[in-house]
Amino acid sequence: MEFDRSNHPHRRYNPLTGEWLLVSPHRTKRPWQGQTEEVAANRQPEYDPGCYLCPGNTRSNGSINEKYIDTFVFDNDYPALLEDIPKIKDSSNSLFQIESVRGISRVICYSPKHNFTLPEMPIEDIRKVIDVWSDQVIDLGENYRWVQIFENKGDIMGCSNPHPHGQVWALNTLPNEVFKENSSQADYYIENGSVLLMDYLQAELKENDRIVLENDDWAVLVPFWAVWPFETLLLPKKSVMRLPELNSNQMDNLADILKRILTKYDNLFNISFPYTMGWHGAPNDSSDNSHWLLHAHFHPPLLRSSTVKKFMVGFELMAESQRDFTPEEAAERLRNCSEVHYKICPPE
Ligand code: H2U
Ligand code: ZN
Repeated sequence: MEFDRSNHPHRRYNPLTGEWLLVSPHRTKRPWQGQTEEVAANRQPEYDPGCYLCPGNTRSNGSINEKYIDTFVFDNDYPALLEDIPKIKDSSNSLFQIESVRGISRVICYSPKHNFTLPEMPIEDIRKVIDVWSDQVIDLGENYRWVQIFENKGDIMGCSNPHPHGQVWALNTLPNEVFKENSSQADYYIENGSVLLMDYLQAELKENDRIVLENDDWAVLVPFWAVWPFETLLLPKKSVMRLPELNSNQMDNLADILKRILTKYDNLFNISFPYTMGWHGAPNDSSDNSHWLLHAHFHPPLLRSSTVKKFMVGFELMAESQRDFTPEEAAERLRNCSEVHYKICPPE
């Protein structure tokens, strides 16, 4: 019997984090009698007087939102990080290590329209969101080593409000995931004299098994080591370290590819597709970051329908991440999804 990666259990290595993943493709036919999630029917109004993100509305702490017409950024009223923190004096015990952390968190409204989502927005409006992301990296990058732009979308990701929005948290230190990616990319650069993710994209374009979408400046693929069922990685085709370094064309093409991948996601199960997404660019410090390539991760939880999600439990929490169907299958399913949003062109 010959090994077949679409049938036999195996492990795959994630060179970005240095972690392994267990793949069990033979298991995809197992019966499911577990939990299903309620899908919120998306019949939101364009303006919701009770929404704390709609223009002109009052937030829970009494602040009033601007009557904004495209995007709007405000300091999170319940920030996870604070700017002024006293220094910790004694941290000498290696078993009780503790350090102070300085930071700031903001909320980014993508559109004044309460019932919009990124894939439903015109490309020009998506471009404005990209400009805001980039401006936040410039602004916060002056004072903070790490600027994390992210979006939680959908009730099942714990998103608090359907109004289209994301967040930015900036802090003076590298958080775990970023620390791993930074070390792996640096090690690879020293060993190979080239950029890990640039080499990886070249190899993926050549193999052409996991590419979902491309335009002149960007590619979206299901990584070889994808943990989440329909996880994707968005990569620039040319070497770029951070969002603000993108030229205007690259930003326009980014808006194009974001609209296309997010439309495919929505069309996969004909729902507004939940996910956590985030940008990873080079840290804002004076060290040589030639090993970094800007990229975005999309981690959607849904597995087999609009109501069945993947759980990170059991073996995954106690041993290592695991998936059933292969990343190659996921890429094929996403490739086969239409680029016309189901709300515009409903399925038959
Ligand atoms: P989600 O992206 O998970 O939906 O979080 C939205 C953020 O909005 C959340 O961090 C903040 C919460 O602290 N928020 C305000 O800053 N003001 C409010 O009036 C409500 C929510
Ligand atoms: Zn709203």
